[in-house]
Amino acid sequence: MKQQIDPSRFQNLSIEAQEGGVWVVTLNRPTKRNALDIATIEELVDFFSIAPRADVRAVVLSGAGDHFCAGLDLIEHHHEDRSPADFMHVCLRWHEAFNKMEYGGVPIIAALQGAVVGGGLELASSAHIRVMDRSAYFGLPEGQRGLFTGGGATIRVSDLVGKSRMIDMMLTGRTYKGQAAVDLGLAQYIVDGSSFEKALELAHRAAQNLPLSNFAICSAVSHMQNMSAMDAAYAEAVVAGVVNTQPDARERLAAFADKSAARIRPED
Ligand code: 1HE
Repeated sequence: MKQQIDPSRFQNLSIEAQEGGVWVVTLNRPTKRNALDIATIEELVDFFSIAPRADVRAVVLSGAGDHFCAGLDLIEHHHEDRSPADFMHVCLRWHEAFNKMEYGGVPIIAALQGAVVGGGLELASSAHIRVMDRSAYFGLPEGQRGLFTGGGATIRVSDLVGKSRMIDMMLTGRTYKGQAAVDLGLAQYIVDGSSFEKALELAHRAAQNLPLSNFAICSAVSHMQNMSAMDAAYAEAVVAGVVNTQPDARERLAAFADKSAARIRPED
């Protein structure tokens, strides 16, 4: 059942395992501003299909260079001159990758800088936590390019910013950066320094949780959003029944009971 990840198999992604089960997955086409061609999407499907069964405890998702991701590879799309059916299948592969990310149960923290646009924003919104630096900006330039979103923005970006703001971003090319982007929910953290360092710190912190707890946090919440309230409450009880009785948690509960566990205090 356990699977191995061989980093040398990946070309458009650079994959690095760190101690504590934290993996760094970097879009590695900086000269193309990490535009998402089909080969990159296939590598994302590949990595995130295996990760939940390969002792990956948290992932930092980053982009090499000055920009996180410029979205759909427009040059490839132009050259391929795809039929409607071809492009539908391209989009279904994007959904395969991004659904594996959102629902896979492995915490993914995106480290954002520069352009996070179009499909790049769709990719970032499939992560569980987004950390931006001061250079990061978010946009949906599809309208300007004669395109429409195809990688889940109508679901995930509208979930983050609301339907009207998303439509405005697509119609007018409006972009968001800085604190305004955080206030809208496009990112949860903004840092003056390196978004990568902050994302790494968060990933190492999340990796200390029990894997089954993280699995539930990073899959059940998303699944339950798709259910009726009644079904979600039922599913939550079932998931909690499994997670909250896991033998690995006994030690942590015992530490709380004997007062040796850290107490929860507000951060500075
Ligand atoms: C690309 C792409 C790309 C750059 N596909 N090759 N996305 C967009 O509409 C965003 C398009 N990109 C840009 O607006 C800019 O490139 C950036 C703001 C991201 C960066 O600007 P800059 O000045 O640093 O770079 P550049 O000079 O524009 O581009 C450098 C190279 O990257 C150049 O290639 P080169 O071979 O001529 O050096 C560009 O062609 C290449 N490049 N962006 C392909 N996107 C499932 S549907 C999703 C729909 C969408 O995602 S629509 C949004 C598409």
